[in-house]
Amino acid sequence: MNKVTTLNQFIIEQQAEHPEATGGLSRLLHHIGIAAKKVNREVNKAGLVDILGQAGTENVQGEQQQKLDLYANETFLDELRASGECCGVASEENEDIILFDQGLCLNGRYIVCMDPLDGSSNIDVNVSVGTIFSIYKRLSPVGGPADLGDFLQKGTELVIAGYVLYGSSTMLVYSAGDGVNGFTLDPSIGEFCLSHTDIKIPANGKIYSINEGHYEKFPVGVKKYIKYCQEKDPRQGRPYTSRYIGSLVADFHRNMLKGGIYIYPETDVHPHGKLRLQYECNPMAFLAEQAGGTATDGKRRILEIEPQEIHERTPLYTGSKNMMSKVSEFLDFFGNI
Ligand code: AHM
Ligand code: MG
Repeated sequence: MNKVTTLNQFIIEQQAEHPEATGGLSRLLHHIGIAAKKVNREVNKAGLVDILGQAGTENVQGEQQQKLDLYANETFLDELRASGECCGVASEENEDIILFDQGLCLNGRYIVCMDPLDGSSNIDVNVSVGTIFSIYKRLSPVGGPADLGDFLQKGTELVIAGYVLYGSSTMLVYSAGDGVNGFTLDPSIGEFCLSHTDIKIPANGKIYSINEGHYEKFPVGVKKYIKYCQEKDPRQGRPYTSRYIGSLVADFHRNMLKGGIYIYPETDVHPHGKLRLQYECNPMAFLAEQAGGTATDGKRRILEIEPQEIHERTPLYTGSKNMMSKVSEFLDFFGNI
């Protein structure tokens, strides 16, 4: 029988390679894994909502039902707090940063930025959703409360980034800056098991992912690039295939494994792009680069953008290296407006 490496084993083995490590990050990741399993359990029950009760109503056990995105937010917040290693969180679900300024957490050396349930509009129709998380070292002094500056660090300062994909299987994928590894949840033992070692995005891909409903308002360079993707050139494998789920985690994950490009540019509805720099784009950019791909806002490397506020938005272009070079050529030549 093949030896199975669980997420916790993997974390311990990684920690052993860094004798200077205190185990803080390992504890944090361990608690993120627990939160992911709890959210996974609830996501799997989402289709039973008509039987068990709508959000805001009582279920048959007399318990109050909660919207899944709020449940995911509270679950991740509780686990991050319980780790004792995290002194604060910026979440898509909360307007302000949340400070863990009691007890052990004051000594926590890390802060977390997260989107606890991304793509949640897909829940109702049984389509994949995800959690995105990223971990930074705090800049404020250990022993006191965290402050906003801790959360406005550039992506280049990331220590760990990852996501959980609640799909046909549930996967946790993360990078601590030395490659990307993926773990698939084995429901029979309730453990994330190493299934994808050292993931690399193929340099050439044949998938482009973009919400073409906004085509008329795309920058000219993007319109021309889409036409290029659709043109027939069998020697180069074109036309490419269009795939768009509308869940960033799922679209990104597919493209990372198969090779492809994901684009969410400026549109009239979202003139600065729709996706959020701190808890959607930076973690994905970190993973893309760790897997050999790239990520930009059409001009700059995402990881080098100086964040101004925790909910700021940015255009996102990410994926296979050669596809990214090609789209940059189009943006440079035809313009990014
Ligand atoms: P959300 O954080 O409100 O769920 O929005 C983010 C989601 C991404 O998962 C997805 O890639 C994108 O929004 C889809 O947007 P659109 O429906 O405009 O194509
Ligand atoms: Mg989101």
